[in-house]
Amino acid sequence: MINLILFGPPGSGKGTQAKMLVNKFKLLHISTGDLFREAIKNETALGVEAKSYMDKGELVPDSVTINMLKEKVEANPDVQGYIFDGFPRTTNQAEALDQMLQDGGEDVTLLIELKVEEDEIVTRLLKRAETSGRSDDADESIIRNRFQVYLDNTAVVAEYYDAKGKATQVKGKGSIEEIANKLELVINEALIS
Ligand code: B4P
Repeated sequence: MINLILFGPPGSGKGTQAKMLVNKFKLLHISTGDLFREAIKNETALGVEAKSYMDKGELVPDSVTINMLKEKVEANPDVQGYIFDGFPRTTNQAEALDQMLQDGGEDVTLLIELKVEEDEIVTRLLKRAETSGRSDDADESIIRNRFQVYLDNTAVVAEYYDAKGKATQVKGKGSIEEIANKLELVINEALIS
């Protein structure tokens, strides 16, 4: 199985690139952000809880997020692998993911970090807000808070996988196709090594 983590700050292109990789590598794309937005749309208890954090640009608590992720993985046992997009975002989540994969005799193949600067992210997300209707994209101070949360709580996840020799970085600025080609190269390298 191929178990990829697409990693990077909000707006770095994780969701955009995951959709392209799904076709190339026939993997199941799991975006915790998309799962939360679906729950918000359906007005479930999970959605109501998640919204209170997402609207401020804060992380949804680990317990809620990890259970939701596990349910999604367990509901799809017959896939060739996963692209985890927006998960893990804390060391607790990374440890839970490792445990879950190891229980099934699997492991994380590679974490790929998309490197993008804060100001570029603000520009991208304010532009996305014009069409996405996402309240967490519409306000510059919330976007900057999301970036700060990334630095404070999430960036450490890349170090966690780097220490296991399972992390790499790709420049996330450039055309979407150029970045997709670079990602394909690093994934193919990881698969043959
Ligand atoms: P997410 O849904 O993961 O939000 P995101 O980081 O903004 O998405 P993404 O990074 O995929 O967007 P993309 O760059 O593709 O999370 C939202 C919230 O949910 C979080 O703040 C948190 O509250 C909560 N949450 C989610 N997962 C959680 C977890 N594990 N634990 C706790 N809380 C969690 O797209 C951005 C824009 O850039 C698009 O408009 C795109 O068109 C554009 N773009 C992409 N690539 C580009 C390029 N190369 N050049 C120019 N523009 C580009």
